[in-house]
Amino acid sequence: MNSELDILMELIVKSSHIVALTGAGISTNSGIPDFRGPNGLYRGNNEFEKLFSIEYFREHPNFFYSNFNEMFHKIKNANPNKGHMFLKKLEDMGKLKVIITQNIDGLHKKAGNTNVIELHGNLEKFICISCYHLIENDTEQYKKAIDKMSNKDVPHCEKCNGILKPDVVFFGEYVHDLEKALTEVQKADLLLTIGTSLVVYPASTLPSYIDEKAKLVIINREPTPYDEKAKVVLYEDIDVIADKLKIL
Ligand code: CNA
Repeated sequence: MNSELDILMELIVKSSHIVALTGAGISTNSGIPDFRGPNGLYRGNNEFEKLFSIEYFREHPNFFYSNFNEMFHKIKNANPNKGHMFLKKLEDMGKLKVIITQNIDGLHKKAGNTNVIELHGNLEKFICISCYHLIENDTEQYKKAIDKMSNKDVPHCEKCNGILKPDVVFFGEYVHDLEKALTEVQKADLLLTIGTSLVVYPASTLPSYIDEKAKLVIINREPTPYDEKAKVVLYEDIDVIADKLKIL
């Protein structure tokens, strides 16, 4: 073990109220690309900014539905990896109290974690952008919407004929449960941020709210704006860290 890992292990042992803040990087080993990593969807593709913009979606829903189908099915079929299981283990040990995630893939819940705040929602529902009617997972309407998407067509609301959108937060929309997330961050004695570039507002501000006695740990393959404030920074793959920590 190198010394940074020793310190991380020691912090985990000493902590009793760990909070994790995760991003797309924790799911890349499940086959879901991130946005800003070396193989991220944004690299070399300016169009992707538009894909999750609510303004653009309102005017051009067909652009979203012609491009999102493949990613939707990739996410739906993905399974948790070692990084997710590492956090499940920390919860089982009674140390990890909550996961705050920017991910929409539902993989923390699939891994068995019970207290997960999904700031950007998930793909379990569709919502009508006109009347806000919610279409629940596994209903006939949900299945119809998926069929439409598979044909690269725009699904419409059965109530008002408005455009349906997966119930995830697009750029330009409010995130879910931000206050709850903030309260949880303030209760942490250790904030573990994993696989997030920490640049997407407002999740990116959360590490600045930790208690003055709390410790910040960053596990990310690339530098983040918070590295100087962190007690431990590991520029490594979360899978590698999970293996080296040997708590699985
Ligand atoms: P991001 O900005 O794409 O950053 C991801 C970070 O993770 C990058 O800095 C990578 O270097 C790093 N990284 C990639 N793989 C690993 C790994 N195996 N181990 C350690 N570090 C790794 O993503 P953020 O989450 O910070 O940005 C928030 C966006 C991305 C939210 O709007 C999400 O909804 C959105 N997103 C989510 C998913 C998902 O649900 N899986 C996928 C793609 C994008």
